[in-house]
Amino acid sequence: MSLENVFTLPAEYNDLRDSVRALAEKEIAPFARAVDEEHRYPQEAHNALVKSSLFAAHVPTENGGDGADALATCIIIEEVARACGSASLIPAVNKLGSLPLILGGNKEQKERWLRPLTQGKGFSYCLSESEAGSDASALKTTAVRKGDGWVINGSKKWISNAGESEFYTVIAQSDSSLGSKGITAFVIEKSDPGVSFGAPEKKMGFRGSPTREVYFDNVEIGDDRRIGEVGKGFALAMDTLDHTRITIAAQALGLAQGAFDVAKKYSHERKQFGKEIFDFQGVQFMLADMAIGIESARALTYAAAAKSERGDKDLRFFSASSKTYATDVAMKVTTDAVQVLGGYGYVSDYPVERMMRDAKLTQIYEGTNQIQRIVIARNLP
Ligand code: COS
Repeated sequence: MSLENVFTLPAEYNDLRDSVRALAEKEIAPFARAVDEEHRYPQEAHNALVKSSLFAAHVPTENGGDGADALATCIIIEEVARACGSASLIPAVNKLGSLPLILGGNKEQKERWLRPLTQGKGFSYCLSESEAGSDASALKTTAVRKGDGWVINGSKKWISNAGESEFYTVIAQSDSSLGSKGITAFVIEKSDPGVSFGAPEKKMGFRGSPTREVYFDNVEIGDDRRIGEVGKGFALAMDTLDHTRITIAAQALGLAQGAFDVAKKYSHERKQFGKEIFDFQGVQFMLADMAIGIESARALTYAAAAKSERGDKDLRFFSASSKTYATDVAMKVTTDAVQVLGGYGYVSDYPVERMMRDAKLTQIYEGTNQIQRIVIARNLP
């Protein structure tokens, strides 16, 4: 028996982390405060990610992507989030929006939408509605047969990067008498007649990432827009979330790591009572607990990512667990980072208050942590 490679990442993942961190520090972090304060889309990050093939690295190589596996995609999202939460939603949303297509689309459909995705045309995911959040299968958007195609009517709420993205996976009710088995998935394009967007939500955090309603008013599409079988849309939507909730864990991990790095550095710079505040045991204990949380969350998240890639049977348990644990850790770590910085932590001169506001959303979206615990309990090991 050998422990040589046990719990050690292969070198290529560490190399990837180094290169994404360098890019994020140089081309993304300098704009993080401005995109938050100005509530504007992180266009600089968008451009930098497209240029370095990180905009949608998860896309298979045959469709123009990098074929990044689930762990590599997590590391990309984690490192971008360490610099700017809003920017990290770009690769995360692109994976979420396009995964139903990757899992359920045919060859032509993949080529049609995945290649432009890698070139900078974003892909959003439209499941939630105003009355169908946690109870996702209660959605009311309809898909009605017309000739060889479909007519889509309804609206979707809380859609990340809505208006910026070119493509939208839309989960719609194609037969309301069948409940969750009457739901079908489609790809709708921003330019399709009848598609429009609501005003950007005024959010506590992730202010650089637009969240808007998407409206479908008699949107007529061909059957070539249908992803997977009629009636299999809810299972496809849930299967997608089993894979992508891990990317939210990675995002949370990046926010926690970013806040921890700032707090640790500050604790050595800040002097009170004639010494570094790091020298006080009260501060040391906080930093120690933050580090324990981050390393535990990272181990669980990377294990879940490996399971996603392999399609392991216990993916659903690990995916929901990593999302729950890492996002709860991020909330605690970012809050404690603000505490370590005291008054300086509460103002926007330092990034930790922004990271704390961003962390809050990770406990809510892609399924609240209460919903995650339901999924976990239904899939206990
Ligand atoms: N993968 C594949 N199929 C799944 C699935 C999954 N992870 N989870 C459920 N299904 C299937 C079930 O197998 C079931 O089909 P059968 O009747 O053939 O068994 C069907 O979908 C309905 O499942 P279930 O009865 O478990 O649905 P519920 O209404 O109880 O809802 C929860 C399940 C609550 C887990 C689901 O609605 C959910 O995840 N809600 C949160 C949604 C969310 O994350 N929203 C965030 C917006 S996306 S950013």
